Amino acid sequence: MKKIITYGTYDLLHYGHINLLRRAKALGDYLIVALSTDEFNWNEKQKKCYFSYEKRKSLLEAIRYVDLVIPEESWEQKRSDIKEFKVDTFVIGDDWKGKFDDLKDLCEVVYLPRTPEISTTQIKTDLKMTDKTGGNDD
Ligand code: C2G
Repeated sequence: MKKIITYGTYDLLHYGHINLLRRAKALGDYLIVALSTDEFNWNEKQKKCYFSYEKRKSLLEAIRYVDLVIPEESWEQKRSDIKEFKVDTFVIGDDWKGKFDDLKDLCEVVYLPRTPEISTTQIKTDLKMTDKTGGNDD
């Protein structure tokens, strides 16, 4: 069984995330997603998530491509995760290209092209615009 692992925040889940997860799963048989905790996001990525870790985890667990969700609590845990879960391939979007090449002594490292026109930041910006009536949908 070929095991794949990927890492991310996955807040305001969107089709760019799904594109990544679908392609990651296609590289093997079992996909693990290490999901950034609220603390990791705030302390290490200065990201304040709209959805809590538990809600983001439940959304990911509902995706057919995802087999296991574990917490990402530090940058350094990748090596021990790869060993613990006997991972064959580390996958992440190419916005991280080159950043995780140090893992190549443990497993294959694959950077997949991002879906260009969508991001959680873009969604938050767009949502700040109200509709014609100036109101907001319920
Ligand atoms: N992604 C994508 N296309 C987009 C947006 C995101 O392919 N339009 C990918 C990212 O490249 C990443 C995954 O979806 O592989 C999750 O994206 P984020 O939640 O933004 O993850 P990030 O904050 O980059 O966290 O230790 C690694 C970090 O935890 C990665």
